[in-house]
Amino acid sequence: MNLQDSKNRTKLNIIHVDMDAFYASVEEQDNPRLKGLPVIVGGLSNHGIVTTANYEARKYGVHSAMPIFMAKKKCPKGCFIPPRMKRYRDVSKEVFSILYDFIDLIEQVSIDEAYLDISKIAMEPIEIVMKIKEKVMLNTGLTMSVGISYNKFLAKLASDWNKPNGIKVITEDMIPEILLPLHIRKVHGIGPKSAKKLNDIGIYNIKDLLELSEDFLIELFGKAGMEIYSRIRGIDYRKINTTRERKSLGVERTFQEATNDRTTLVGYIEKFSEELSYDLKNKGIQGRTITLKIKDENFTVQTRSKTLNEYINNFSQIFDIALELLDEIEINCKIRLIGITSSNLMTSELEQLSLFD
Ligand code: TTP
Ligand code: MG
Repeated sequence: MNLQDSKNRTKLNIIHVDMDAFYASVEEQDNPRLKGLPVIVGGLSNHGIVTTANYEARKYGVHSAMPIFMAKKKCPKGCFIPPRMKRYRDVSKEVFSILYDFIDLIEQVSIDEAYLDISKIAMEPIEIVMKIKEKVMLNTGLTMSVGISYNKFLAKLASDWNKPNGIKVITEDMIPEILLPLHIRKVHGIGPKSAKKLNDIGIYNIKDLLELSEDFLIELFGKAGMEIYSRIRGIDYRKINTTRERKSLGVERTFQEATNDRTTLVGYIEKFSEELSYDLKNKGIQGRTITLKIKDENFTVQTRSKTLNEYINNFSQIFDIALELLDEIEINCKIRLIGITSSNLMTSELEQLSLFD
């Protein structure tokens, strides 16, 4: 599907990703016996509340923030699991590091949710999304739902459209039809209290809401009224606020066959240095530290680093340093993995700034 050629005039450069039943899916992944069963993650005691439930448990009417005792009534055969926050945070980091492999402009909204700005990427949005979903599935076994559109509001609406494991594209020509029938609670900024205010005057869906003037909405909700007026017309100018800077960029691979042949290892290091240099240049970044990591067939990991006074991203310097680092490592058995990473990064834009300073 070539979206750029389709009727829409506005570029589809905003993606919203949201992991499906995140904590519960991590539990299922870590314990395959849970597969297919209703899984409810939440406080151990009956006084606790449900943090999340997988889609199987949701069929019984169990949902986030429901008291555990009620969830037990609704779904007596459910598997109730206490939360393991550290594990979820680790998996979240893994997922985000996959996202950063594809895109630099990321706004992390929560542990399992992010907006991506793909306007600088020369690939069809759907192609990027398929690649991300595939890699996340391969590395973590988890599914995510993805919305593609031309602003944040519509991208988030889209990611929620076909949950779980969904992909939904909202193009400009789908507006206003797609918005008209939606319940007002789908509009970011309309919480339960605002919804009640609107219900009281007979407003239930966006079609009703579109009848109200901007002035009236401002009177009702203050400044937020202006935003609501725009959102329901498909307008949202919020930028992606990148919440994290990339800390390192690297190339790492496990070999099909472990080896301790120096020529073969040097061959790999040459290839990886080339790839790393290409990635750094592509992203306009340079690094001051090069790290070589090797893992042997006993899974022992050794790393060596070198930090320079200057920032580099060219192949020959990276390759030379990586070879120096290889010589510092004592190799006693066959190697199964090599990684080369550049850290202490600086973007070329910053470099230009410092030149002007
Ligand atoms: P959500 O993305 O809202 O929910 P979810 O990923 O479990 O399910 P889905 O997106 O498929 O609808 O939240 C992400 C995680 O955040 C969720 O797994 C558990 C946690 N969470 C809470 O701790 N408290 C809450 O009230 C909610 C809603 C989620
Ligand atoms: Mg989620």
